Amino acid sequence: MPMTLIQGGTVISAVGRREADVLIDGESIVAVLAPGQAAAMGVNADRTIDATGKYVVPGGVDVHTHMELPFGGTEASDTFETGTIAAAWGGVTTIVDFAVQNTGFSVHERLAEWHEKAAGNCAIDYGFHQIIGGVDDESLKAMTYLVDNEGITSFKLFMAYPGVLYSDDGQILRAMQNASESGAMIMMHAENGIAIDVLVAQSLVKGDTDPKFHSLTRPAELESEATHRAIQLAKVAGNVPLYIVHMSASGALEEVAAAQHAGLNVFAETCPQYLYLTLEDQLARPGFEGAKWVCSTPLRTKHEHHQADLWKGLRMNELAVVSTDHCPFCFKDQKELGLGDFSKIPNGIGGVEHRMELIYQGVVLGEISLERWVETCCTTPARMFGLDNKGVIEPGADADILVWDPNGRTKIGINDKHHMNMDHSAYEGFEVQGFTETVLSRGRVIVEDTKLATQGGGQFIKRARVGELLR
Ligand code: DUC
Ligand code: ZN
Ligand code: ZN
Repeated sequence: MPMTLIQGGTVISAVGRREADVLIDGESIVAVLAPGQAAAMGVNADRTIDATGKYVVPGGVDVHTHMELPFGGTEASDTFETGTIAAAWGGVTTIVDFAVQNTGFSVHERLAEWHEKAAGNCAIDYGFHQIIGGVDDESLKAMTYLVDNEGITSFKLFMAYPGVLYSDDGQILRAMQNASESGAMIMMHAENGIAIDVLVAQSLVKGDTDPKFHSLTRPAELESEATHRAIQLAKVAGNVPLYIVHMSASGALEEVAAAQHAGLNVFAETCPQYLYLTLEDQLARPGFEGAKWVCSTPLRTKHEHHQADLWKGLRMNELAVVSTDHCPFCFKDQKELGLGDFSKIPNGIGGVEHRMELIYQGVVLGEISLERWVETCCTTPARMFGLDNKGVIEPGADADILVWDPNGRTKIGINDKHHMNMDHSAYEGFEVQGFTETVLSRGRVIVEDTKLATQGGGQFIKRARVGELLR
């Protein structure tokens, strides 16, 4: 197997940083060596990557993406092929996407469909969570089977989207009890969808149809209420690991922090859109432009302190992970489905390509440490979701590595850095510090000096059971 040596860089982990060289044999890391040690040992690498002045970090792990997701009469515009290429450009080497089951459909058949979409098409490794949109005896049985046999150890439920993906409290409790028994994780879309649907109907009757009303009809209270309810149900269900997805609001974060203080097995993620974008600056733009930023949970007002609280939550480990909820739709023909009725705008923002660079700005701005950047974007998501060989630079781990230039700059925008299959960028005009220089996926160089060097090559990863205590 060819040997690769990444030489001269600073290796950053979740717990520290040091000057070190990384030796790769085939697909795996075999040693992290002190400077000069490789030469002293007579290592004769087939390929040497010069990382002088660069950070050498684990490849990014994005545990929340939606490639080809059917939503609102259309489909997310990134395929597994285009979306994983964009991810690679962004220093991401593993995604965990969501297979979807709806009421009346077989979990096994739907999962098989998702395998078919992804197999052979991904540039980087991938796993699946399973969305259970119809909790019943059959889907509960399938959940256990997936944990035991298919390497799918986390299940997403929805407290929003009545009639589409919604589960009532009894269904949620049953699914949680099942996950508690099988050692799986419950991921929760925590918004009170029944109340939201009332507010949406009232808004439309009043003629309040612009994109901004998407956020105004999904108030932060309905995120914190659902978060609270999910936490109590998880406690009743034997303290099942509960992971609240795409957290956007201070009140919901307070619920999670209180649960953690009480010793409950509760975790949460946020996404770059909630740290950088707002109701006023993006969603409420004149005309229909705000549709680009319609996603759920929604962007929040800048006149409250949601963003500052989310950054604090990341520092305090109340928020354990940053993912993207990557769910791109083109403005033309897709977002436009909601012209004149915000409730028909497909929900989602594309961002899989930009998470590493946007969260690195948190380091530049002094919000989080370099180590915390690696921990929230690489190490914790891998550990929490049973990706045992990912998220660390250690002997035995997969050689998934990002060589990051802290002195480089990245301009995000449709005519700048933009590889996602969408006709606009949620982060148009952002210019950020740092640059994704080289990316390796299981030892293969897949991005190098602004060149893409791969076609396919990503593999499905069976994930381990998450166990009981994750803290
Ligand atoms: N939220 C989104 O914005 N898109 C897809 C599904 C979801 O929950
Ligand atoms: Zn969701
Ligand atoms: Zn999502």
